[in-house]
Amino acid sequence: MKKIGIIMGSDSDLPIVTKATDTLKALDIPFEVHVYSAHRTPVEARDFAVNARANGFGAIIAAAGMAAHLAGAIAANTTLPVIGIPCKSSNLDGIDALLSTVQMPTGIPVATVAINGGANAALLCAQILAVEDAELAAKLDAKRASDAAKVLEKDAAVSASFN
Ligand code: RP5
Repeated sequence: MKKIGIIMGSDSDLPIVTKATDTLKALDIPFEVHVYSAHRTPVEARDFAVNARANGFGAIIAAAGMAAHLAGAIAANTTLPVIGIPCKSSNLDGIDALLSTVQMPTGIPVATVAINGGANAALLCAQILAVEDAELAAKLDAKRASDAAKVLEKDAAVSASFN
């Protein structure tokens, strides 16, 4: 199976990235994690992206806050799918990172998840890999069914209280 590359702009983004790594672990998807910044270590960020396909990656998650150019900078240097996580790490509550990540110019797409949406970033990567992997697709179906069952349990509890 292809690996998922996870890049974060700072180790202060780790609590959000951990939601992605936990999700990938639960699905037995291999991954590699790095701290590379579009602004502070642009050479390392670029080198990772340029070599990612040859190094066995199938998709890349890029998490950054504030003027969050990391996902776009990674996407500029690879045609692997890039999932951007805008991180809430400033006084602007992540709106700055959301707009910086999502507003990519035509030709260089970044699939942007919600602010702090680490788990969905991992699930989107899993769904990309599952296009060619029936076993992984079955795991994703099972997770959906299990998540739905949990909601129905909550419905039963709430219904019992009010209805
Ligand atoms: C961004 O600036 C990082 O992704 C982080 O979300 C934010 C703050 O970084 P630190 O100052 O905590 O290293 O580049």
